[in-house]
Amino acid sequence: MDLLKELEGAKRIGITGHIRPDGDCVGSCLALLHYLEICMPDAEKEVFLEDPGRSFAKIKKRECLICDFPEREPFDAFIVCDTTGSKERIGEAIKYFESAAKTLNVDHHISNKEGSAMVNHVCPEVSSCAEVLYELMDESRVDAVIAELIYMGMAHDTGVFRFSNTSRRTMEIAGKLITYGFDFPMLLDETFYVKTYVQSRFQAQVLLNARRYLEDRVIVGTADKRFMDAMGAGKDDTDGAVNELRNIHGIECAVFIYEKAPGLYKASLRASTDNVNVAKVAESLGGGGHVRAAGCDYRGAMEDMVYILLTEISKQL
Ligand SMILES: [Mn+2]
Repeated sequence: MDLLKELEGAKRIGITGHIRPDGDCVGSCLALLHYLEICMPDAEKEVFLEDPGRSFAKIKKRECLICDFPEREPFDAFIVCDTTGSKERIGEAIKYFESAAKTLNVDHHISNKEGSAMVNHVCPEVSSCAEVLYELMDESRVDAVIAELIYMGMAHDTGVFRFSNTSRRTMEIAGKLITYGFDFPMLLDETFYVKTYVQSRFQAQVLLNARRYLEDRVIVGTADKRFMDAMGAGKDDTDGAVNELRNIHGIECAVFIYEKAPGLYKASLRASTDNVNVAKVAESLGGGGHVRAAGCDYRGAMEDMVYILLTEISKQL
């Protein structure tokens, strides 16, 4: 895809990502915004995303995020990053997507292989949407702001260059990006590593309550509304819990489930070996993601969701 060619002539451009935006999603959307500010200064550009929360409060271009999804005239071009154009995944921004004259999709989710926009650029073998985007950019127009945002997206989706989706190319790009001279240790601390007191206590309690299944190769941690209220934890505090579970010795598949609305449960799944494809597990409940990181929702009883997911996982193990 030639990004600028696809956008040629567009006077009003909208950008969005997925609901509950993560570092890759936020970094991609804002990096794209700034790239278009440089390359298409005369076009009007807006980014719509849910509030990404405390850890992203100080990142570059944060002030440009429109988090309340106001009414807008149809966009000439609307770009979806790091997700599909499905209502479940882009949430309220679906109204811009459906009314836009032209839609574009830049992503790296294998479950989005076909793409949902008029023009799709989906590279499932690439670490992050940020990396996919960087490859679409003209390097000579990349500045320190773009470099920082792309770096953040790549770092978050690779667990700071640790997961198996980290390629030689990922490291080459990251190496190039840090030469722009932003404070990457502080960026990683603020957006990735630092947790609030409540979040740390919440995760500790989830670990304490977690149970192992299938010859101790699978672990399930859960948090219902009552438990979250008792801990004073909100949905922001659930971030990272599944990775803590995944880090346990001998665990090949980690599942973390929390109640995001009464009777509505959200599961995050992680695999630490190739024995389990969690994207496939998540798809059994209408979710999706990557082979080693995926998620899905379920309405009903939490025990039923645990049972369904364990059944799917046991088919693979
Ligand atoms: Mn991503």
